[in-house]
Amino acid sequence: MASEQSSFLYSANADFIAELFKRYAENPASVDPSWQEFFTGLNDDARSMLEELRGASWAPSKADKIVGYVDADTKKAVVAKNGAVAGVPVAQSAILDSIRAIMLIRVYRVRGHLLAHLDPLGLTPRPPQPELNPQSYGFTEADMDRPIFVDGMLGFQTATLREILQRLQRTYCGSVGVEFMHMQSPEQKAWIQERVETDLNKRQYNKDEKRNILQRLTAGDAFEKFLATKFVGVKRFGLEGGETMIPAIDALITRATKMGLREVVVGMAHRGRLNMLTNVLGKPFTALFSEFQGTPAYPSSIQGSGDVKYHLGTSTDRDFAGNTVHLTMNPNPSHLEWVNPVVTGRVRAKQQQRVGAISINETAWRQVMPLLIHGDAAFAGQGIVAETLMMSDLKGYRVGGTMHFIINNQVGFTTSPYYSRSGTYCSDIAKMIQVPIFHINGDDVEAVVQVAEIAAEFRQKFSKDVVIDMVCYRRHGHNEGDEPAFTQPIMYKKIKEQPTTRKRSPKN
Ligand SMILES: Cc1ncc(C[n+]2csc(CCOP(=O)(O)OP(=O)(O)O)c2C)c(N)n1
Repeated sequence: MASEQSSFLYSANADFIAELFKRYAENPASVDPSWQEFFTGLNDDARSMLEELRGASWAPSKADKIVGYVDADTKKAVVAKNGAVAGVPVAQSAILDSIRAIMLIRVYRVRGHLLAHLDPLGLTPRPPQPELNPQSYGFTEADMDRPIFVDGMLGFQTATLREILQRLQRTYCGSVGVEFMHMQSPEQKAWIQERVETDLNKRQYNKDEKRNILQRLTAGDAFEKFLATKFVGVKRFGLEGGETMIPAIDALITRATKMGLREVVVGMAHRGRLNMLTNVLGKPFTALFSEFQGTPAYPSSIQGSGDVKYHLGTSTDRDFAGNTVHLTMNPNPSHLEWVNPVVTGRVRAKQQQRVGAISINETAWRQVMPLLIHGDAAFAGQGIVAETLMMSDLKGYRVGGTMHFIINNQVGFTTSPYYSRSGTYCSDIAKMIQVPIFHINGDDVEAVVQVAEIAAEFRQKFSKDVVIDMVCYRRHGHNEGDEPAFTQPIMYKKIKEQPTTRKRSPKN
């Protein structure tokens, strides 16, 4: 309980008196004798509270927050009404506003992703971020509607703090959280910034485009439902909860074909593999279903392996918006990410064959793309991921950028992220190679499609890796034969109540 003597510190006076105390602590003569007397007479409680309010000696001064004066009789702060800084000339006050607003904008670009709505289940805590709070820069509620000059930032010449915040939150804290300010290339950084800030990070798709997205989502969703009904309890490592990947990969390849792509080599583990094989790589459903019934579609290719369905590859030619693309799925044993360098090596060989020479050029890079689809636990946990990333810019191994798509279902078999990785995101290791990382809420299908398109453009333009971290969930157990609620009861209670992505998607 606060003593009577310290109760004033709970009021609006607190900042003011703390600042006064700071001056007094540095030099008692710098404050009015009545205040000297007041501070000398404080008890220990009040003194230690003031010490705390005063903050660290290196913290920026709160002097500019003094928006009033202390009434000598009542010893209470009188706060100025218009939010202008008392004693500071107007021009200087405007400059201060601009500097603070620009600092705020920059920090949203760097750290806005920490407040983005990424988890469709809404279970991941998003702790408050003081650096994203305008108060940290000296703004108060009274400053929300004053025009501030920001010199073209976010497309504004002049905007109120309220408008700036709205735009920042919609751009950087919606369904997409983008990490790009760690990149060292100013050109690449500026490109990402412009792309995400242009549409408030939310492109409006027309009716045909929406229909196409819905059609691909439905295909992904219906495929799993059919297998679940027809082959009850049979292992398939379903994609349910992450089916947005199907329209996203479609959009990614379609967009890249407009920038020269002619061939894709896919590497992936078990999750969603059957869905990818059929719905993206065009493996005939009859061939897959015959495998479910125990008859291998291509007996010569299985070489005595057990879980063959999830290990086999395929290849096909498919049309994407008028361009034919050769798609290959690399066979993969049970070692999750181990396929990564095999895929990049294969792509490098294909690129070399295309140019018919040892030295590879940008055209070859653009023509053949490695697409690696990862699990969140495996991406963070397996060393081969880091090793392959590290080779991405080496002369002898470059492939002009690998596209990484993480199906981040927030669980690895039975292990929750906080037991399986250090660091905020499963994708953190990719920061070391200076590439953009997009985190997206998998239930916002249009946002995922939009990010896939931006990622494709970035890869084709800058010949660099890109990471898409799609945050989703796993509707059933790891392989349909286990009960996930035994180890993740809270999560699976929530999942049970969660309508499918298709049902949650907007109706028009
Ligand atoms: C190299 C390797 N390590 C471990 C395993 C065992 N294993 C199979 S799946 C799995 C969990 C993978 O989790 P995640 O990467 O998040 O993918 P998810 O199944 O959740 O999609 C593990 C540990 C394996 N198959 N290969």
